[in-house]
Amino acid sequence: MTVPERPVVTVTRRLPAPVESALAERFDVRLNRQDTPLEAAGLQEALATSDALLCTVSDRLGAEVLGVEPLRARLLANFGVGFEHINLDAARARGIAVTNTPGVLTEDTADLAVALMLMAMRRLGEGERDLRAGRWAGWHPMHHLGRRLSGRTLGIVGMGRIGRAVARRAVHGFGMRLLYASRTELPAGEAAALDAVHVELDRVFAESDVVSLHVPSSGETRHLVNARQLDLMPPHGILVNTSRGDVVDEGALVDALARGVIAGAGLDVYAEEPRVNPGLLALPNVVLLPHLGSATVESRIAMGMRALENLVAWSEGRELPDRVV
Ligand code: 8YV
Repeated sequence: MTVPERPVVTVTRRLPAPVESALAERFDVRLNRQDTPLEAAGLQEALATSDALLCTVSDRLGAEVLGVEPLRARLLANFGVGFEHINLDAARARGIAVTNTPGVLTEDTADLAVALMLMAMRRLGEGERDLRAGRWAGWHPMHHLGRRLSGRTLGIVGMGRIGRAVARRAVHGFGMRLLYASRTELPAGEAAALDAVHVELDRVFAESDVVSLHVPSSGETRHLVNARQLDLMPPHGILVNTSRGDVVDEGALVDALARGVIAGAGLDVYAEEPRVNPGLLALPNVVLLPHLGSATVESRIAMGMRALENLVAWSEGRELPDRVV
C-alpha cells in the first residue's frame, strides 16, 4: 500500500487542541472546527477525498457509506475503544484498515462506573434534584436513605481492561466481594489477589448486589441483560452500564425499575444515543449520564495521541499498533 508523503487526514470531530496541533504537524489535516457531525454524505466525501479518517463513535460508517466510489481512504483511526459504529466486514472488503485506542481510557471509565454505583446505591441524583427543586426541608434521621456500597457483592460482566480496573477499585477501595462472568478467566495470580470468583452469567445476576457491565457491543452481547436476568436479581439490586446501550434490553429495564424488580440503575450509555428511552427519563430510581465514561481532559488527549500513533505508523508503512482490521 503506497501512502502519500503528506497524507490528507479528515478529523471528523473537534478534538483537544494539543491533539489537533500534533496532527497538523504530521499530516495535511482537515479539521472540523464547527464540530458539526458528518452525516452519510459528509463521511462519503471524506472517504473519497482523504487518505485516512480520524473518526469517532458519532460517525455511522456502515456498508453503504463505506461503499463510496471512488474510494481514497485506506485507514479509519477510531478515537475510542468500541468500534460497533464501523462495519468491519465492509472495511475489510474495501481494503480499509481500522484501529482503535485501547488502554488509555481504562481508569477514567472505571472511575465513572464506581461513581454510578455510588450514585445509584445512595440515591444521589434524586437527592440533588430534590435540593435544587426546593424540596429539602432540613436534616432528619429518616431523610433520603440509600444503601451502603462498601462490603457488598459486585458482579462484573466482561473482565477486560475496564472490568479489571473496576474490580480493583471495588475490592481495594470498597472491600467488595467479587463475582464475574467473562469469556476469558483472570490469570490465577490476579484472581487470587482480588479473590474473584468466575461464575456463569446467571449466577452473577442472582448473587450480586451490584452488576456492572463491561462487554463490547456485538451480535452476541445484544440484550445480554434482559427480563430473565433482571428477574434473577435481588430487589435491592443495582445495574450499572458504562459499556454500550444495546447490551441491555431497555424496555425490560424500564419495566424492572418501575415494578421494583430491582432497586435502581446507573447508566452512561443508551441503545439509540443521543435519544434516551422516555421510560427511563420518567423514573426516579435511575441515574442517567450522557456517555461520559472517557470524558476527561487526560483521556481525550491520550485517545487523540493514540489515534495519531496509529496514523503515523500507517503513514510510515509500519505495523499498526492497535489494528482491529
Ligand atoms: C468514547 C467509548 O468517548 O471508547 C469508547 O468505546 O465509549 C467512549 O469512551 C467514544 O467512543 C469516542 O469515540
